[in-house]
Amino acid sequence: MINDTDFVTAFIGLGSNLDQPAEQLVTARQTIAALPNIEETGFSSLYRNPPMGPQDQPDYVNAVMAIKTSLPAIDLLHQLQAVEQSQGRVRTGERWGARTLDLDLLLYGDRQIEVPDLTVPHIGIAERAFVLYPLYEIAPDLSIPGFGKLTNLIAKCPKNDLHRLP
Ligand code: A4P
Ligand code: MG
Repeated sequence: MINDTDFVTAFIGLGSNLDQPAEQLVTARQTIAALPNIEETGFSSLYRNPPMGPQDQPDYVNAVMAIKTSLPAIDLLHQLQAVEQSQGRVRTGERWGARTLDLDLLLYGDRQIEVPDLTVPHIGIAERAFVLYPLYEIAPDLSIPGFGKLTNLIAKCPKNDLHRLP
């Protein structure tokens, strides 16, 4: 158990569009929840949606996970990158190319972080349906530092082709 006094609530965006995406997300969830100094506190439904960026790649499956953690943000990022590697993530250099697993640190408490390897809230959080709708499912009352209420962001972001999987 992590003491309530020294934990931060963080949100992780999970995405995959290669090698059985839904299973990739389920595996990642289990791995992250089992990491030291991390406890899962919520997990959204899985959502299928078309790729943002290059269109010559399969649809994505996305979800959002809530955790509490005593890890500093940069250590959490490194842990998430290790999980990506463990699931065969290959960085081809193509921006927004296909991947077995992408883990983005969306939010880390109410912090705004801007260091060379880490920007929190994650860039693009405010206009991506595949982030906002799963986030809303598990944390409807959330406010995003620098962007305001999640409900207001959702109101401005069409759901389009985002489909919740059964
Ligand atoms: N980095 C900085 N801040 C963060 C953060 N908050 N969380 C740095 C995670 N990483 C962060 O990431 C590139 C660098 O971002 C890392 O070195 C890290 O230090 P990456 O995972 O190597 O590359 P990437 O994911 O291809 O790039 P990028 O620009 O982060 O892309 P996104 O924003 O993750 O978008 N379409 C659908 N439908 N669903 C998706 O999930 N994802 C992407 C990738 C494209 N299209 C998509 C989806
Ligand atoms: Mg990324």
